[in-house]
Amino acid sequence: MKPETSTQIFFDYNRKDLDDATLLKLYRGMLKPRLIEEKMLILLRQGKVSKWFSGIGQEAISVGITAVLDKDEYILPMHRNLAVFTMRDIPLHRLFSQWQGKANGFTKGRDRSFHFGTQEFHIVGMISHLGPQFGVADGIALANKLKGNNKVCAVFTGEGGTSEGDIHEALNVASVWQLPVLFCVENNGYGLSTPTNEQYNCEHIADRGKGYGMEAHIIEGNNILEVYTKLKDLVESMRTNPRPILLEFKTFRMRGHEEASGTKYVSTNLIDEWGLRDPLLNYETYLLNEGVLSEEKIQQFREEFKREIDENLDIAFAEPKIEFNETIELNDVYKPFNYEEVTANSAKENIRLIDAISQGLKQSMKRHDNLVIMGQDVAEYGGVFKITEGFVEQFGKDRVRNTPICESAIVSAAMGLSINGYKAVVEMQFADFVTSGFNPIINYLAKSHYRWNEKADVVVRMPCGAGVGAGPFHSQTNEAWFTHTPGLKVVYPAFPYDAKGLLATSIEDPNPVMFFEHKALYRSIRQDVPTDYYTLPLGKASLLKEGKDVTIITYGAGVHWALETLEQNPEIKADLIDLRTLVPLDTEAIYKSVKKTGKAIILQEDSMFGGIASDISALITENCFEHLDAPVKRVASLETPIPFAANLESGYLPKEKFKENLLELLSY
Ligand SMILES: Cc1ncc(C[n+]2csc(CCOP(=O)(O)OP(=O)(O)O)c2C)c(N)n1
Repeated sequence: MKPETSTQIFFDYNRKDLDDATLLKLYRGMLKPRLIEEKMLILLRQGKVSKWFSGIGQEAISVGITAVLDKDEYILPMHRNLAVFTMRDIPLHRLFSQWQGKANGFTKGRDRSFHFGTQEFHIVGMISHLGPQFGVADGIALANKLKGNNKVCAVFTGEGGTSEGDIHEALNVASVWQLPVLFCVENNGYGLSTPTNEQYNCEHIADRGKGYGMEAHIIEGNNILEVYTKLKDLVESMRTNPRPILLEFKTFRMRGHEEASGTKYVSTNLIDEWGLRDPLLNYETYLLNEGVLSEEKIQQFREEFKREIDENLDIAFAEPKIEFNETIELNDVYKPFNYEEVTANSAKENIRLIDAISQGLKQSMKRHDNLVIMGQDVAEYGGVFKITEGFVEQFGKDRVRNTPICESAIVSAAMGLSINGYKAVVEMQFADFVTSGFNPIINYLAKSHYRWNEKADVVVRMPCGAGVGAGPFHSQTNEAWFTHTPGLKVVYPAFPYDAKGLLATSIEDPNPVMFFEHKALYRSIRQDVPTDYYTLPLGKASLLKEGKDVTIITYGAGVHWALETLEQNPEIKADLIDLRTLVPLDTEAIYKSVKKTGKAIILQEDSMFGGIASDISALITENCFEHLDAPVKRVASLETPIPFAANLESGYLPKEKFKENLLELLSY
């Protein structure tokens, strides 16, 4: 419905001191995405584009925010923010190719709709899970703050998304760290079919600002001049006084959640009521009344945009479908990394595993000015295992950061740091707590390079493992949750020398690395380790013992159980392989040894089903079958959670079982 006279303008527009050119820029900013959407709805009906999430009626928010930010200030949009992309002048044919899954899009056909980012345009698109975007914005803003560049960033969500824990965590962190982020909540009445009264139980989402200790404002989201002028003032003030601001934009979702799902559950009265507040048509009438716009100009703009849309659609439609090429698909999962060997010619000292990790980390902090450590109690307290003791004195609190208890926001923030030029090491206080940060690890860190060519230069340190009487929530060795996820590297050293060199490489590597550190080995295993910085390659196992009768494959604490067993049974002649890295896996070392010995036993500390041992066993069977003299054996912990009492825990762990199984295999 188009308001025809000034009396039908719903909003009380106030242009303040805005010149005509700015008023027109905002108008054109809203008109273009509206026309693109109208075209998309036609193409959708013709089956020429897939799913479509409409932002019709919400354009003023994206346009106003994007208009006040500089082109090099990051914006993190959601699925209804087409105008963010068009305001950044992305060539339309690239957007169209993206939506058609073609190579000229932003994801090589690997992700759909608005699920992409582009460094070129300083846009970081969403992942389906919504919530982690806020934490990523925290990280981007933290990098801006550390650089002291006075830049702000803006992140979007709907009101539905605000119910997610990730969002709460990120808002809290932003407030505690005073990060310059504009947290933009588009309250459009519905999260899919769920109305606001079933989504939250406060009057305004902006009211939550008080709880976070954060400035918050409510803005009439369909009034472009209110959005623009308020945002302009706020952004200018944030640049000089960096801080987070929570903004609730009142608006309405005029179409279905996505086009196929319809709006049956929305009363027509509501749709009519909000139709009268259409941000584009009201503003158009206002500009006509002001004499800034004329009917001829409107026609001229519409024709110009329609021509641009049609020409760009022609380009996208003419582009051939993307071809499947297995090598390209596999090669894009990780960012290429040229491992550089750094050898230390220095003296050695006899140190514990924990000292080696601490040293490796400290030397990496010296080597990489842009490395930030984050974790609970890692600053003055030095972390619960004291790995970062003394770091804050040496590197300062900007780079050694205590975090609130919020694993999801911190992993997401690490992603944001990486996007904005930093490296991050996140310490999980215990590997068990990674469950609370699982979402961004699996969905953000692991998939970003494959999806839109963006690295995740993050190491997550995982103090893990049983044998310390710590019960079900402080004893897990959960590497198999991550080895199953393409895009992550998984490192699991058993010795101080390996731990130090592999940690250095993990930090050098721009890909996300899950770095497992066995707590029971922290203070029990010593070794002579070079005092200087050095690196060791990922994906190379080490052959600790050589023998012709059997191949033992293990890692972590298993290595020490196997060594003990071999020491107590010197008659056993075994190759002992310490994998050191689980992803990438050194299959070459495994096959070479098994082809020599003809017998293989795999020992893992984790419970059996779905663990690494099962996959290695399958690989051996598939690749070395002709050389095998016995079935491959797997030895693992019981299929139970990890018990606390010492005798229950030792019954749970596979150490004793290992010896029996090894002897059985040898006598096969
Ligand atoms: C973790 C997760 N849960 C559920 C969904 C499904 N989902 C996608 S968008 C959406 C509604 C989001 O509502 P809101 O945040 O209000 O944004 P709007 O779509 O209204 O703009 C839902 C339920 C999802 N993508 N991710």
